[in-house]
Amino acid sequence: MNEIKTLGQFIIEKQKDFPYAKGELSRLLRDLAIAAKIVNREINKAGLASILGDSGTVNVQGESQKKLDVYANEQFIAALRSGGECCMIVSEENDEHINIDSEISKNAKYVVAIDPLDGSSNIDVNVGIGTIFSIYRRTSVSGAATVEDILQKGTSQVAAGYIIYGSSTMLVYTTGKGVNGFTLDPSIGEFCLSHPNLTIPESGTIYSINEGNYIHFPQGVKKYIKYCQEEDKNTFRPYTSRYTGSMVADLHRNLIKGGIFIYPYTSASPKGKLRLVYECNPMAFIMEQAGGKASDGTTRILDLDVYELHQRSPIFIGSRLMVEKAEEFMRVFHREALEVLNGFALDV
Ligand code: AHM
Ligand code: MG
Repeated sequence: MNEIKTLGQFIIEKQKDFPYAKGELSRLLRDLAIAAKIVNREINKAGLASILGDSGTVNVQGESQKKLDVYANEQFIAALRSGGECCMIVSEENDEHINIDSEISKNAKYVVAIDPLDGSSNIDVNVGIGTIFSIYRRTSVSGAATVEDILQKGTSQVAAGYIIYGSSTMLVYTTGKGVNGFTLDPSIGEFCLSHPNLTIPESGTIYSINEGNYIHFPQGVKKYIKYCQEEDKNTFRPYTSRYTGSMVADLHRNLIKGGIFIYPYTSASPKGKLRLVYECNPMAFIMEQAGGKASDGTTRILDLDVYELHQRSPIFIGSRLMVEKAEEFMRVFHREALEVLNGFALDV
């Protein structure tokens, strides 16, 4: 029989990779996993518990919140509050950052950014949804954390992960030394190591994008989509289109099978839709650690400056060669658009 390794055992084992670690990060990951199990339990019985539907409140982006979004937000915040290892939280569901100023937490080393329940349009319809988290070391030394403590580039992330509540529930995370995936075994209530050292194929045959927005896409993206749809036996095209509307589900599938996920800027949303701090950066960190790539079409996501909590960014993420190809289209057709605009050829 194969030996089962729980997330808790794995985290403790991995602590040895960090010689000066005192266990704070391990405990923080444990706290997030506890909240994930509670949220998972609620999601699984959502249809029964009349918990589906709008909660009647609206979040900072002006989107109506679902009851489960609110519930998940509360659970993650409560777990981080009582765990004592996090001094500040930024959540998609809260306009402002949340200071945890209890005696034990206020001098804690870490700040956490979280999207408690991503893919909210899928909550009511039993399609995979997820939680995304990102952990930073605070930049201030002690006392009440400020917003600057989290406005750090993605390259400064200490750890990042996601939980996918799908046909099974998985927690996937990185601390910068590869990516590991754990599947929740409901019979023992533990996340068990099921996908050690996850790596994404360098190329794939899946592209994931909301093609309903095609008319609003930049020229480079339009041309790249056409490229995906052309026939070419050598590159296994036409590719397959797969898009659920849940970033976690789409990225998880592409991570396992190989593929690209794109949420570009559009004429309607010139900064893109997805949020840099708690959606793009953690996913980019995980993807890079798995051997993939993430950019905003030109610049590496993890190198982007972060100047506000709910900042948005376009994202091109997934298999390295596919992202590079899409970037090439962005480069070429951006230049073409400029040339048309200027009325002369550029030297670059
Ligand atoms: P949310 O945080 O409100 O759930 O929005 C994020 C989600 C992503 O999971 C998904 O990739 C994207 O929004 C889908 O957006 P669209 O419906 O515009 O394709
Ligand atoms: Mg989200």
